[in-house]
Amino acid sequence: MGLAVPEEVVRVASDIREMRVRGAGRIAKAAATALMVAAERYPGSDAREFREYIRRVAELLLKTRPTAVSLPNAVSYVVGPLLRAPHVGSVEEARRLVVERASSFIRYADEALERIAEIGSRLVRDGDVVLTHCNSLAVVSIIKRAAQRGKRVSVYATETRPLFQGHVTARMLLEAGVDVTLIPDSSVRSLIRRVDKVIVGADAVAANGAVVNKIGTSLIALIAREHGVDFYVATETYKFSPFTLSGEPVVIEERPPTEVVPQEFLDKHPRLRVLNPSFDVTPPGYITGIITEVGVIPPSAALLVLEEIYGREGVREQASVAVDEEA
Ligand code: RUB
Repeated sequence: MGLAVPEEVVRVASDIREMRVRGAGRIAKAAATALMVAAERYPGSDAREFREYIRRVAELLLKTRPTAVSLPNAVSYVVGPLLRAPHVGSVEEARRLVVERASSFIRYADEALERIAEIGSRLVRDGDVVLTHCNSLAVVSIIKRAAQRGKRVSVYATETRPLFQGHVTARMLLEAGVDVTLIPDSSVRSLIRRVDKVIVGADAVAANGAVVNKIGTSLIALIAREHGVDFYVATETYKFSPFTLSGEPVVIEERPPTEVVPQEFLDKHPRLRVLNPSFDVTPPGYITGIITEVGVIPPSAALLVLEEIYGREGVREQASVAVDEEA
């Protein structure tokens, strides 16, 4: 038994789990903020207890949703040095470390988004029709920036069933004065000839350049390939997964059947099985380029990005940061 996790932190965890906070970037920033709040709120003076308490907060956050690798990457960036340190020092030192790492993660995330908007907007030509899927802040930022630069850009936004994140994308873009056409997910092949390029976000990028994003993304990539339409992924490099280097697959979240059909329908048809995978994997061969804060890279360069971030040795180390291990 240790100190209770503060209410505010429990709320952030439940906001992520219940998808009131969603999108890989926003999830990562919310987790970093929660760790900072937890560190600031620790009332005691025992450094070892502080470390155990932070470990529990990290575990709580990590358990919320399994797919977006931005979450374990953010958590391990913020608490990894404290949990791995051979000596803890004072509570004040440990607290400062967590708060500084959390702020530097959040600052990096904001700057990365800004760079992606700038770099990605250069790929958008005047008059382009861009198709996007789900709700990605990276994609929305690119399109808003292109519009701010005076490019006439219009967007086809898929509804993104079953939870309709496409409505969020439509609202964000409409508020920025961008023309949006909302389309059913299943209409992409019928409408692809009107589209100049596809840009989607990412929840995880594997070491081989495969991209995990909202369910349906890989079908759109397939259709784009069939019609010779460029397919871009916009993502911060903290969504690149060091875990995939050791052969670990990205876990695809399974969401409840009631997101697909109402409970009454399930009650009426007890033998009905419903599958509701939330994400899918787009193979690297279908991806024209990955727009990151360090530039537009081919999917084959994903491994280089991971090595650049973690170092060759660090890649292994990062892949094994387990917050449940005794530091
Ligand atoms: C969101 C989703 C987004 C990515 C990228 O899924 O798949 O495309 O997370 O978003 P969910 P961003 O709604 O299930 O979280 O660019 O904002 O990080």
